[in-house]
Amino acid sequence: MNDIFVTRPSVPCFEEYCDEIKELWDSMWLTNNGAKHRLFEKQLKEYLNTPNVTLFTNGHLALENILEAMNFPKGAEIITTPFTFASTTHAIVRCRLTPVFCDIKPDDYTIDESKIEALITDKTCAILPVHVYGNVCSVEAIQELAYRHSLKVIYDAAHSFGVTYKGVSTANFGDAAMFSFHATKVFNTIEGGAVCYSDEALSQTLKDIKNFGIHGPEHTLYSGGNAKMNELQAAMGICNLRYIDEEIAKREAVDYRYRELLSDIGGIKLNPVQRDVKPNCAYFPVVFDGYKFTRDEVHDMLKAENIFTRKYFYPLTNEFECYKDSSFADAGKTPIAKHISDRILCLPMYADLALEDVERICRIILNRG
Ligand code: T4K
Repeated sequence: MNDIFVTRPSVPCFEEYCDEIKELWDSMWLTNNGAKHRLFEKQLKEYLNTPNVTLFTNGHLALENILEAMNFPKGAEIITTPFTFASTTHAIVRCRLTPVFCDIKPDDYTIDESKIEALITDKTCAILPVHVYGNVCSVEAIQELAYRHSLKVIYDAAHSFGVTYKGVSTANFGDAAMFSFHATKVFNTIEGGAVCYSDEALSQTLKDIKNFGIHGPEHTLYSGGNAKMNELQAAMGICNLRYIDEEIAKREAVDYRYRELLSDIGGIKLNPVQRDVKPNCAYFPVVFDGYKFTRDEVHDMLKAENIFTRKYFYPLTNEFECYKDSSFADAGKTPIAKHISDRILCLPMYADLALEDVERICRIILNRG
């Protein structure tokens, strides 16, 4: 039996990608806002139906750069969730801002909007929720809170490419939304990311910050880094965007089969089907709570069969060793996130996962030989 990983990248056929990158060998323009970069940015605006898109070499730097572009005062507080990938919290900390952790909801694992207000202080500058697994946060309630307290909202939308809520892409909620185009995502540019935002004025700032802060040959306005997407990444994006609907449809078939086999089983909780949301089936998270096997036992049973699931997101970011001496790291203050994090397991999910493999995975979980 072949190894089965939690995910596998989707790639275009080899010849199609070679065709797409061929002209780079003529132009010898490989990075720094080249033709592929410009075309891909334009295509993304159309696909996401969003006015402003800036590309980055990965999602993490996209998030760091938008936080930097917002120019919050040093030490300002950002209300966020610990139930996420390391990147979300690290981006805040690396920008010399302070994360303030809010608990999540037990049903969809996104930030609990009813608990945000109590965390707002005179240092709070923004809310940074995560559309975790592609589950859409309570965007209306969060926006209402943000307006009332004059806070910015920056979504970590790394998981939610292709997701819409009431027909609107997650690119369009809050002041900004960051997508990851990492190889492991529904849509990839090998490594890559983007920020979508409402204020057009941010466009030039982001362009400068991701290019060493250089505004022109003789003007450097920020101590920026280098976070530019190159032409080979953009070419991969152009190719993969042609198949995004097909990609999500194939994932839906996998999701459907898992749900047929794992629904209505005591102690097994599946990811919710959210109202008004068109999902992208980015992940297949399962909570084992009171099931005959614990999460760790299921993980190990599958591993023994060379099926490599992942405990996304365990541990919580407020339990990381690197934050153990920080005032903000206390998982006791986010008990629901802690409960879920100790019990959740992401099963293999990708477009080309065979339905027979889904069936085998479920047989192992259900211990039906
Ligand atoms: N915010 C959130 C909420 C995120 O989840 C992420 C990234 C970010 C921000 C930051 O975005 P980026 O800067 O990454 O664009 C993976 C990904 O590396 C990471 O992008 C992703 N989230 C996270 C949830 O998952 P790991 O440490 O689990 O990756 P790794 O290398 O163990 O890969 C997982 C599995 O995928 C492997 O077991 C096999 C398969 N795989 C992986 C790669 C890289 C492949 O089949 N082919 C590949 O090329 O973090």
